[in-house]
Amino acid sequence: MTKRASIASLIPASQDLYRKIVFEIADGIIGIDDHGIIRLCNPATESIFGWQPGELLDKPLEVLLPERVQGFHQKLVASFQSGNTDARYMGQRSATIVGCHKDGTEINLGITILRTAAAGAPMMVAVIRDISDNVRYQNDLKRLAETDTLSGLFNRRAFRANVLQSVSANIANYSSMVIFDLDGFKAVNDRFGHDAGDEVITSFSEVLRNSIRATDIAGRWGGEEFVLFLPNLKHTAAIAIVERIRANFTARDFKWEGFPSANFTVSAGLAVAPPGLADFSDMIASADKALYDAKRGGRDRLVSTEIQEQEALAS
Ligand code: GH3
Ligand code: MG
Ligand code: MG
Repeated sequence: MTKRASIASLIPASQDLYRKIVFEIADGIIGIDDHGIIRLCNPATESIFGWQPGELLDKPLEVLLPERVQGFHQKLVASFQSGNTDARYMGQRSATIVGCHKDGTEINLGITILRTAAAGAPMMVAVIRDISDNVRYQNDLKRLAETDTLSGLFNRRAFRANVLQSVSANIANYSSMVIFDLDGFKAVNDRFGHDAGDEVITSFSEVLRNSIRATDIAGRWGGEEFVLFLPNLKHTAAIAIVERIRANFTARDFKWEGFPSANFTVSAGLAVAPPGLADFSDMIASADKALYDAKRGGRDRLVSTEIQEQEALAS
């Protein structure tokens, strides 16, 4: 039996059956007339949005929407009303619909909208599911997958993905890549213990996070190596930021029981890419080479380099 035929066979018993389904189902079912006024509303809708039984009837749909999405929602409804599909599911991860609970909190909704009619008048019916828990869970997973646990910074993969995005958005500007490597870190572990080493890593991450702009991207490259991408900055400004980070880190006193207080240094390699020459791998390779020179030159210093057009072409 086709789906349509199987539904048709239920129609004779439909009134009570459909009433019961609408009444008992855990999904919200809500109908609005062509003025956006709520004309149908089941108990699940009231419970999802935190309203008392019967309270939502005859209210405008806007009472269920946060102010910031009301304009967008009106356009969505209008485009659906004038389109030629009768039903559409909206609730994909990329485009969840946001609703507003009576207490003002926002809820994520998976919604199927249907264009239909009741008593000869057009009606839009939505079947609504609260997917806030799923969305929260997905966001938590995404954050976990992107974050290095010890430092709280982006891990290598997420760092790369974010930099690629930033590079394509800032193609007409200078940008810089920095690699930091804590100096003599093996000795920190050997002398003060692994937990102390972890504390130094956390502390450097804190300095890094507190010293950058919202558009800068910081990550833990691995071990005691960190990366920083600075879009939209010329050479001297980038150098100033890196030197500030290095100074702030070295100014930190670490005190562990049984030892006099200690300070640490960090070396950095900076690669500046002129407009159009910001390629992720090139920048990392140049910054790494500069870092190597900083280590070889005696550590506790910054070496910077500017990516040349020939270099970029040769790679
Ligand atoms: P250099 O000045 O040349 O950079 O010397 P270094 O001792 O810092 O260099 P090296 O790369 O030999 O040492 C890095 C050390 O970092 C070795 C490793 O045990 C330690 N390390 C890597 N990841 C972690 C971590 O998550 N926690 C701690 N405590 N140590 C780590
Ligand atoms: Mg290292
Ligand atoms: Mg090191």
